[in-house]
Amino acid sequence: MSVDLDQLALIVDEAALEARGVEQLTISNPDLTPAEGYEIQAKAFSMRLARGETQVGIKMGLTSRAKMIQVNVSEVIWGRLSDAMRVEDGGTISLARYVHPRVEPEVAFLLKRPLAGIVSPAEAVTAIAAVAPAMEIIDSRFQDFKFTLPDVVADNASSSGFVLGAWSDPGSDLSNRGMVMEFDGRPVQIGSTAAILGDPLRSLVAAARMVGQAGFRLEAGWVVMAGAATAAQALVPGVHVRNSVEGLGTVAFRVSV
Ligand code: OOG
Ligand code: MG
Repeated sequence: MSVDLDQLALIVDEAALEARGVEQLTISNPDLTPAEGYEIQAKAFSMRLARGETQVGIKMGLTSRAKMIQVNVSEVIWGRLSDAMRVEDGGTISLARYVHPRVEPEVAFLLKRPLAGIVSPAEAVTAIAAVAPAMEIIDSRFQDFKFTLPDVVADNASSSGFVLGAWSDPGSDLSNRGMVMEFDGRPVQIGSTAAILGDPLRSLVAAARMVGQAGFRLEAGWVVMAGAATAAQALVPGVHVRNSVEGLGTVAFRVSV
């Protein structure tokens, strides 16, 4: 039986639109491959583009051990970011738009020139316009936040929203910056950028390689989210969430009650 990738893309797209958890795709399609997962992701993202959204970057996922352990998938993955997924720094989100959202402390890169394929960290640095403290709101469209590698790839690597703090010059080393994510001023996740593949810059190198393998490139003006430094934290009504990254400043948002 051949798998209808268009049909599976429709399932994840509708689940995201309606904020409704669905069964993992690999339950009915146990032979689904990661490559097919990326095809489904591309098809589902093109449905967003058809609704008027534009791609503004990509997110890397599972770039830290803490995240791999939390979701029991041990491969680095990537997903696509659209303008509609951006949440304003200091803004407010409503949980009604999500199935079971979690938030992750991250850092983001802004690119000033395209990047793709095999590049060295030094070459990747020349493509960075700026860096910022960031957070990602992830929301698996699969019931109980459970999935296998092809499922999570098909579901746009669980991406649902992203928040960017102020951009800084990329000048200095980002490899060991303390990060504290607070809920109402209380630290809930504490880590270091070193947890992100040893250095978030390696996540950008991996992004160039993985996107290049898929036949695309990272574009000038795009945002690349490096991936979480710690496990993700479940969002709750009314909470004020802040991520502080040593030397980069803070980024925050609130969940409405
Ligand atoms: C997959 C996405 C992980 C990250 O930063 O590691 C991710 C998931 O945990 O649902 O975005
Ligand atoms: Mg993430």
